[in-house]
Amino acid sequence: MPHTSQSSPQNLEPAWQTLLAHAQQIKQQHLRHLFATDPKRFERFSLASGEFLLDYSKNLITDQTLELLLQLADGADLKGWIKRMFQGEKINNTEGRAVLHTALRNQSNTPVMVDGEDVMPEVNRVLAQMEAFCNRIRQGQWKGYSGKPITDIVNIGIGGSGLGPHMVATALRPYWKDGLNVHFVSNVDGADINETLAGISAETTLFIIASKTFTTRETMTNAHTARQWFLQHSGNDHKRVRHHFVAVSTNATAVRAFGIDHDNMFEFWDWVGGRYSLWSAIGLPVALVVGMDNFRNLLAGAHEMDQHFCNAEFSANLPVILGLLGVWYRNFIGVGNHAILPYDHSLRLLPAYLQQADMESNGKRVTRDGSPVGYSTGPVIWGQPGTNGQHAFFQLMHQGTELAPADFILPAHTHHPVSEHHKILCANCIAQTEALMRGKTEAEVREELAAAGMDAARIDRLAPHRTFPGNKPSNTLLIRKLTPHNLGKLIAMYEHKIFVESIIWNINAFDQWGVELGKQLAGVIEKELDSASPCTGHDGSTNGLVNYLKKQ
Ligand code: G6Q
Repeated sequence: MPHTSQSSPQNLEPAWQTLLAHAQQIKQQHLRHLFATDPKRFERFSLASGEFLLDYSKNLITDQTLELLLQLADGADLKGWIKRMFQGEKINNTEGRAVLHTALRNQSNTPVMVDGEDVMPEVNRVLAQMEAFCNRIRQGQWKGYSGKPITDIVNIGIGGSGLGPHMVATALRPYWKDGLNVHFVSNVDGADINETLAGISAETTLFIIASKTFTTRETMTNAHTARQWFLQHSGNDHKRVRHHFVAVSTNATAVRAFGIDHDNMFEFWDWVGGRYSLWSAIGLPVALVVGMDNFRNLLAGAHEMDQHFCNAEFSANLPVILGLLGVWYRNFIGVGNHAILPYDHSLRLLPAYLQQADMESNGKRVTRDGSPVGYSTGPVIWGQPGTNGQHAFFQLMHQGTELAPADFILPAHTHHPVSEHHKILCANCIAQTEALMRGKTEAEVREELAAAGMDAARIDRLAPHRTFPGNKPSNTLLIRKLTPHNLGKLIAMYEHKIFVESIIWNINAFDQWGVELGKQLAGVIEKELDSASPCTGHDGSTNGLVNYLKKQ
């Protein structure tokens, strides 16, 4: 059963109860009215930071809401937790690990200690190794077995080892080097690797096997298939593999066992969580196509957001405000979802990326000490790029019975200044936030239809269908341009938003035990699919499905 939001996380009474009562008052108000009676609402509820402008004035909030939410952040000791994370304390308590994706982009290079050791020299060593490697590939000095330069990079990795670099490489398409392509294979469905291999040549392809553990079934299956394909297409000479396969991993032994030289391995560390790893050598496919300078700009943007998160007052702190708004909708307004709507085609993978970042981090049902939570935690994250969504699920957002708070993300400048496209895109983005907020009253609908000459009976029939209740909340994030720097800053903003929520909810955002059970059972069923005897060890449904498949 879903949780109600009646009980509060530890130490958060009475602010929690006050917010519950306050939410009842807010539910009586309409955003239209709030805007009409407060000409300064946009100025008060918007935040500028560098090339970002966050307008959060179209949310179901007042000054009092924010004040109460900020009390919640103080009550949960958010300041202390931010410090603990950045200083390398083992805040991932169920895995006994520090959480230091922030060290990977620590441009200030101040020491970051884990178990008494500064991790920064190692971070910088791997960055330098990546740089040297990228330069060799990009300048054509690294040759394939037949002496030709590399033209195609295939990254084989899943989840955090695939989605992050895939999203970033897609977003930074305008920065790719001419003549160098990158492909991403993650799904164990043979279609993924087959379709990729069909378009490339063994002579000029570099495979990156990206896996923190180097044991993930999907990745290792794809990696073995890729190696077999490579050998078949390159004269079956195992010595040639070293020119075409490199690894990104924490597991040197398994990398060596696969046949990749230690020199061709890029290391990262157990204090980098999979879904937070694109800043590490997991970002290698990105660095290869956009160049190391641009990759460093991505890191610098994330570092800028880290500094902002650590130093800005909570009332002017982008991730804090977004996180508190997330808690507001989840626990006090009672909403179970949040839409990510980038109005930028190159950010088309961002909804899926944030779905993993948020749902794998905050999809938890027990607190840090293992007691059941008595309140709701992470919402369902979903979305698609605009304007496509407008011709599909926006119907439900405007007129359905489910509230769907949304983040609209729009760059002011485009990399593709094609005739009027960008102006139309911008107009649609802003118009949607206005339409969701304002809606259209029945009186307005009647007036409009009468003015168009419709007869009264028809107006009576159609008016309810054409009425929009409005009062639908959204954030709008305007970004000057989608540069590597701003992309890094954007991703880091969401990482920290997720962290803020996890602190209020008193959950560990950095483990993911929920993905284990299915993996274990898949291992069992894999064997049963191979076995000659019928499968009987499960429930009726599972046995039935396995046996049906075996017959096929
Ligand atoms: C992310 C998760 C998960 C992980 C993949 C791949 O936080 O832990 O998505 O990244 O399961 O794991 P490997 O990198 O170990 O192959």
